[in-house]
Parts: sequence; C-alpha cells; structure tokens
Amino acid sequence: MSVRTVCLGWHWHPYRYSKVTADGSPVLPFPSWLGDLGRRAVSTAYGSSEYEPDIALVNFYDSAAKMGLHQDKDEASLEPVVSLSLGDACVFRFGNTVDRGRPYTDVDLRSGDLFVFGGESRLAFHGVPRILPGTADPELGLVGRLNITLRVSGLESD
Ligand SMILES: O=C(O)CCC(=O)C(=O)O
Repeated sequence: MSVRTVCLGWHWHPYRYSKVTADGSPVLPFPSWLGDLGRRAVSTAYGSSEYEPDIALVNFYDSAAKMGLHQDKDEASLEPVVSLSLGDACVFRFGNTVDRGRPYTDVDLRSGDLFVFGGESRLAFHGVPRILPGTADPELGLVGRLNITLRVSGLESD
C-alpha cells in the first residue's frame, strides 16, 4: 500500500480500530454530514435508511500510489461500505470474496463517483491498481485522488 490515510471516528491500526492514533492523540471526530451522505448512498443502493457509519478512512493517492487487493474485515459490523472518489480517476478492482484472483472486475472510478458494497459483496477483495493522473477537473484544485470510505465499526467506545 502506498497511500496516505487519515481516519475519522475510529483510527485503523493494522488490523484493529482504536480511539487513539499511532502517536497517542485522540482520533478526529466523525462528522455528521458524512453520515448523512452515507445514509443517502445506502438508501439509494439498498433501500435502507438505518445506516449509521462511524468510521471514515480518507485516503490520498498521488499519481504513483496503489492499494493492493484486500478485504475490509476489521469492522465488527457487516453493514455496507460507502466509497466516495474525488480528483483523479483510478482503476478500481472489485473481486470475489474468496481470494485475490479472478474473477474480478476493473472499473474506472471518477471524481464524484459513489461505490457502495454490502450484502454478499461486503467482504469482496478490492483495491486500486492504478491512478489515471491528470484526469481531475482542474477546477477542483486537487492534484491526485482522494477516496473516503464510510464504514460501521460495530464497536462501543469506552
Ligand atoms: O481508494 C479506493 O477506492 C479504495 C479504498 C479502500 O479499499 C480502503 O480504504 O480500504
């Protein structure tokens, strides 16, 4: 993985969540507007409006960054993951739930795209093999790609 990440709500340390970051400072709060956005996405995709995400992983990709195929499985909840892309487009690889091999589907995710995966696809392997540099709208003022994934931790804070 060669991506820079900031966590909101819960901090992801490979391979667990905590309320403190790697340097011991408290994790930044999860903003309610992101929860509203997540609810709209899940309602559109699955027709359920009960979605209450409490984690956001904000990933920044420069032109050379990639993310290897992995499963999002450190959450105690299997509620859907909502992924929002901004800036440069990327090739997003969405695979099967068994391993990193085929079958998988490569889709271009462009700025403004929302990708929701839940139900039988919740534990699908996925990753970003390639950024498509220079494809962001210059008006956005962003060089590179930002991706925000929303998740439900299923965890209780102390
Ligand atoms: O950047 C993306 O589109 C995927 C991000 C991702 O897989 C993750 O944060 O676990």
